[in-house]
Amino acid sequence: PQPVYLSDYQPPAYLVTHTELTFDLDPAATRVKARLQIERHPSADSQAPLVLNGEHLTLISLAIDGSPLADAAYQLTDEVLHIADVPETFMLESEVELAPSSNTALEGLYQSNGMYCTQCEAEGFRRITYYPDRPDVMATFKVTVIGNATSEPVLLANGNPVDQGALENGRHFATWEDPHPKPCYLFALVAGNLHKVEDSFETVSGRNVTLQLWVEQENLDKTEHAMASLKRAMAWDEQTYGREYDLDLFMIVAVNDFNMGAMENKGLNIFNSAAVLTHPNTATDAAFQNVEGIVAHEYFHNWSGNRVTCRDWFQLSLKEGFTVFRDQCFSADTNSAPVKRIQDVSFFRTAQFAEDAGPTAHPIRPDHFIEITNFYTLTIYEKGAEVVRMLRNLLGWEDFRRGSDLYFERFDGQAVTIEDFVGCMAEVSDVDLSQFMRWYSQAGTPEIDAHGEYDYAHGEYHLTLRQRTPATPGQSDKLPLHIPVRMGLVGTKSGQDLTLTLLGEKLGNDAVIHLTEDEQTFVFTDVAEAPVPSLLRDFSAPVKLHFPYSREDLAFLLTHDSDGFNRWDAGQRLAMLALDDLIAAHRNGVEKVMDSRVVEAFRTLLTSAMSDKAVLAEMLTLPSEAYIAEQQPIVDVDAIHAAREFVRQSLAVALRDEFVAVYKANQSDEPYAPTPEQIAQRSLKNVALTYLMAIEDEEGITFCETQFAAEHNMTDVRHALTLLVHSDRDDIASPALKAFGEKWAHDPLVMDQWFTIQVSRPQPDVLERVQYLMQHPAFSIKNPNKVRALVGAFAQNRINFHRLDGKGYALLADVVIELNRLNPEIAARLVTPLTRWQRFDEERQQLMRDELVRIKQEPLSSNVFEVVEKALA
Ligand code: HT7
Ligand code: ZN
Repeated sequence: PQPVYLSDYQPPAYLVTHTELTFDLDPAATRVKARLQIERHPSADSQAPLVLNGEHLTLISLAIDGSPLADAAYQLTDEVLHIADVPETFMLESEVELAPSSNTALEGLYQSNGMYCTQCEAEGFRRITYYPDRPDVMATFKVTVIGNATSEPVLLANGNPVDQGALENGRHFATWEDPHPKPCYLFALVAGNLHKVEDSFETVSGRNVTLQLWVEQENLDKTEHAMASLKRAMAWDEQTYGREYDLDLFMIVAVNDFNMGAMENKGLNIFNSAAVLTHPNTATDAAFQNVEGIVAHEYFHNWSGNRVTCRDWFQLSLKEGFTVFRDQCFSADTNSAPVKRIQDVSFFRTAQFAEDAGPTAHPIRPDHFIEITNFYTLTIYEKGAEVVRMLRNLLGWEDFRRGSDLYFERFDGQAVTIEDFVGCMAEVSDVDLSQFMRWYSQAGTPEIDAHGEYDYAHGEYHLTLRQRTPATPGQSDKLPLHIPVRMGLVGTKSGQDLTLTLLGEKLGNDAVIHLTEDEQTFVFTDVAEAPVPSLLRDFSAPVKLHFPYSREDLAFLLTHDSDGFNRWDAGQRLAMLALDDLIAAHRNGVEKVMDSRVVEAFRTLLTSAMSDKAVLAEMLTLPSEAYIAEQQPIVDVDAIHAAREFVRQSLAVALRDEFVAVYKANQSDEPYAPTPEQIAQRSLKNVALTYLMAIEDEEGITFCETQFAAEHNMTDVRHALTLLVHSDRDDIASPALKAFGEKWAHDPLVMDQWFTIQVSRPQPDVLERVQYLMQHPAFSIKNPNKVRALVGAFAQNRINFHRLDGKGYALLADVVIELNRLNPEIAARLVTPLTRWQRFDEERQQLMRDELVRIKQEPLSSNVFEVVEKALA
């Protein structure tokens, strides 16, 4: 497969202004008739051929302006339809046949549980009809869907319903019109036996929008939270960004087989059922919050993505980075803002940093790709959102909002670039963002080495920051970035933020300093007492910050920093210092000794009357094994696991009574609600229980058993079951697991949780369990959720996946090879853990590489090929 380059971008030679489609649905032989109103681009050569994308299609007929095309008039390959000679404007009519029931890739038109549905982003529309499948071709659409009245009573497409009726032979039809010109990646169709929940929303200008959530009948009781989230998101986007919805109908459909979380098709969002269905008995708090965030994210795309879209797929972060930033802010406003930031950053620093340090590292705007679906990554989405957040911080909210208004107004109905977006921000604010643009083209995580000195004699604090970005594949030399560092100086005597005076200017207690050079020294004057610097507050830039904090400094910041995020971060850094010592002790065979400062810091947290229980729960949570691994030059899987377990157990032994007290104080009989208060209480209670179970405390075991049996809500049930299954008390865990599996055998989303709980336990029988569960009737390799829940979760189980006999790697490779044929997109994602082989010891490196080589010997999809090729380069 050949890469595509950003530098080769050319505008389309032909535009489609209006598209009419008729689908005659059949599982094995769906017919699609297309009528495309086409005109030559004003800048194109009059001799330019018409080149349309099309894959996995059987061409039945082709005509221009009503005249059928002779065979010699066009050329057909597996990927394109090429017509050499076409008029300036014309109507192209085609008919194709395709087989939705055998489409296991879940791109284009496919069937899920017998229901027809589509996924066209990024390049799935070419599996539906011959078309210029690129986002800068935007057309209005009229779509007629013909289906079987009994098996497909509901026929949906984008926009507004304009006609419907009965046909011969038990068939019926519905016609939909979407007045907003859109790229074909936003096209959607759904047909099946669906049931709806309906509500409405009055927009800021007084228009009434009908909201519909379409699900299978048995899921009708799982829609309330998604609907409420949608209404909150609609109101938030009006209030925060001045964005109003633009059709009379907004629909969401839940499907079981879906490659990602959801898709923002115009007026007809299609969701993975895991990203929309919730019920207190079946979904955890985390799932409730995830659904709220994804519903909002897809809704926000209506402006950031649909009304203003991307010129080409290299600009993907234009819509995804901005929309993730918008959904993060929405969730922060709706729930606990500090906790949202802690959770996002914690995930980001573990997973995106790892991506940025691995063989598939790429800039937020890549300059080439083989397979675009491989670029729906944490870098494009999450780092893209961090970069938008930096823009917001550099400009301030008011100017940022003015820039956003200008962007939506100026580019409404257009397909644009990242320069267009950043240009609007620069224009309204007069801030020079030229150096800032490097964030979009440079891959890798910048590192800042900082050190500070207090000059008692002059009352000055000298802070020196040095930045460097490590080399990444294809990018050896990096230029300095514009890095906003939000900071404060916390007085060691007063415990208060000191006023920051820089170059004679008073900046207040908390300010942003701009690091633009390789190295800069900032001299703060009038510093009356020795401070501890609080740097990168609220994670003001996506960088690694190194500062030689002592443990005393960190314990001080943990209790005194006015920035909630940095208080949490100080705790994480303190724990990391202790963990580093213990990892070294484990490797050297030396007795492990717990750092009493960590114990005392935790005691203070547990006994202080901290009002935000959700933040407290985060502060009591140790860095994950994956995060710890990220900090090590060479990952020692066993030492990391042993060290973390040792800290957990030491804390549990030392603070056992405090944990019991916290657990008891946070039990509640209130009926379940996904409110921030209740969620905070449950998470604090369950963190305490986790510590008690680290030492298999008898009272802790009783709490688990009671919590599991009470069946108040899935958050508590799942947590208790997980702790039991991950303990050595198989006598209690096995019957509980069995009962849970039997009770929920009918519910695929709960069975996913059942799979994950079992394969993430630390005991060494996990590999055999995975193999056994892959034969379970509830598992299907064709369903991405099942693959993620079982095989994906196993690959995150660090000590079991990285077994020294290599069987964990071999299992993953076997599944990747099978999925490469069925669903290349999921196969390419699943292989990721093997691509990180450079991070491990030599023995494991060899074992992982061997599996990558074995995969490479297969006839590979372009998706898996691109990833494996990079990993072995
Ligand atoms: N914009 C959507 C992307 C998406 C997707 C991409 C590739 C293959 C399958 C997919 N399903 C959805 C999701 C989003 O970011 O909102
Ligand atoms: Zn998105």
